[in-house]
Amino acid sequence: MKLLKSISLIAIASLLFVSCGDNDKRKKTVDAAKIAISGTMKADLTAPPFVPAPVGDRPAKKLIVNMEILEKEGEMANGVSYVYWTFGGSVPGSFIRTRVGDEVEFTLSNHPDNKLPHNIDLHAVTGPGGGAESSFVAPGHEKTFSFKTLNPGLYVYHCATAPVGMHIANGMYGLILVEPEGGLPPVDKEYYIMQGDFYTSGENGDRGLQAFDMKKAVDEDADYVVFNGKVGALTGDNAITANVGETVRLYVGNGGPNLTSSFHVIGEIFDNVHVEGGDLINTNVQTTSIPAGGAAIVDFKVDVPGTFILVDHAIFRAFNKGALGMLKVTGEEDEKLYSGIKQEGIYNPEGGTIQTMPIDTKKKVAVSTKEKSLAQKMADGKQVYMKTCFACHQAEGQGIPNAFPPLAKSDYLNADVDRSIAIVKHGKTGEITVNGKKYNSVMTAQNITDVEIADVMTYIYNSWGNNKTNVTVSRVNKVK
Ligand code: HEC
Ligand SMILES: [Cu+2]
Repeated sequence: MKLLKSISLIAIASLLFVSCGDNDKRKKTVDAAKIAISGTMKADLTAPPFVPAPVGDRPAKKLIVNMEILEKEGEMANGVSYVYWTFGGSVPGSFIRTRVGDEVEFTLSNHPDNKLPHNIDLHAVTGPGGGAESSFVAPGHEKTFSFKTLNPGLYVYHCATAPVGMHIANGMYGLILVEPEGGLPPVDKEYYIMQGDFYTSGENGDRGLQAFDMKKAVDEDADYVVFNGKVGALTGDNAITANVGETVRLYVGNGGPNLTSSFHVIGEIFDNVHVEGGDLINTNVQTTSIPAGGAAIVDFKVDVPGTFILVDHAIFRAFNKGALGMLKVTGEEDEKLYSGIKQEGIYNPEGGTIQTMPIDTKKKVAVSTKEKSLAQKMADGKQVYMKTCFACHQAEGQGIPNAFPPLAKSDYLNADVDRSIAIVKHGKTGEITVNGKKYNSVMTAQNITDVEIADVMTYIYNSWGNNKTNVTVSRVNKVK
């Protein structure tokens, strides 16, 4: 009897304990609901990769958000266009920055030139459809609804009009940040990045206006996987920037519609990750998983200068479908943290994105042989090609759209033989136009002898519709 009593006491005690814990959690929500608002302000909305100013310690307010839906043609990649459906004119849509307890008065307007009705489902909303039901709006109309931000975090918003997948696939998503009381800890630089997968009627790189392809979307067979709506939105002159010693925070979302992002910055480690955009903070993270319809807040200090490559580490997406961005860090080198090349050998496993082929000086010793026959050069050149060039320029010299230029019927190749020899000898960076398409990438110097260069260039010039130049060893010797 006594035993029973004490058991039941323990049971009651633990019950109490459990329900206390539950209450604590719920209390947070209840508290946020009770936060009083003081005053009204119009939200400043920004296009990616920028974010509005931090909320800091401002009190909760009535926050007016005006968002306009625009259906408009844009560039998916060089020479490839696409009709995007957008929140605020950009993909991803305008960044919305709020704090917990704000009463957001949201007006969604559908431009009269648009062809379709749309709506918005904000994952930060506690309410049916995340606002979708209250915001469904036809072209030439607008709708207003309001909601209170109850949970701090980084949230995705998206269109939820049928066919939902198609509206999302056309670019209808963005991020809304709900900062905690007092704001997130300050950092030096903040940026907005969102991944999305796209499905086009043509293959990756096919020029012209591309229609949405429903079958590929259903099959999850993406032609493009990109950051901020297009190939190259964050590369070259569009790269995001920071200075050595600064802290950088990235608000990273994934609009999907289908693919999960394995978000990684080559050469950096995330000091902090708000996992799934929530309160849980993980530290010292290499790659963070961002589901479709999810987000993460990552921050890190940049300690050394250089270009840091942002990728979806499902790596074919990065190098073949566009999921690649750049963070350019300028400032002083710190050899204690990163030495650069100290010694060069031949072994070079996976490594970074850009490498120089190691040079084996012994191979470079001039060989004085008499010129081979054309047939012999073709045979030897093909071997060199299949060993050295084929991985990038492909078996038939067709190249890979947006990554490696073609050598087949290449106007660039045929226009200037010595220039092409120099490229193989010394490598090439910077923008070039081959058959009307721009490439801005890196070809490393190829570690092959002048005889091999003569062979492979002769092979290339006498294949695939090129101009049949017979490249001699002495000509290769002369090119500096
Ligand atoms: C690692 C990938 C890679 C390899 C391997 C490679 N290339 Fe290239 N190549 C490129 C890239 C990228 C460019 C464009 C560079 C730029 O954007 O400035 C290029 C450009 C060229 C061009 C000038 C553009 C054109 O299409 O006519 C020639 C010629 C060329 N490569 C020949 C070769 C030959 C010959 C080999 C083998 C001996 C070779 N490449 C190996 C990546 C590669
Ligand atoms: Cu829509």
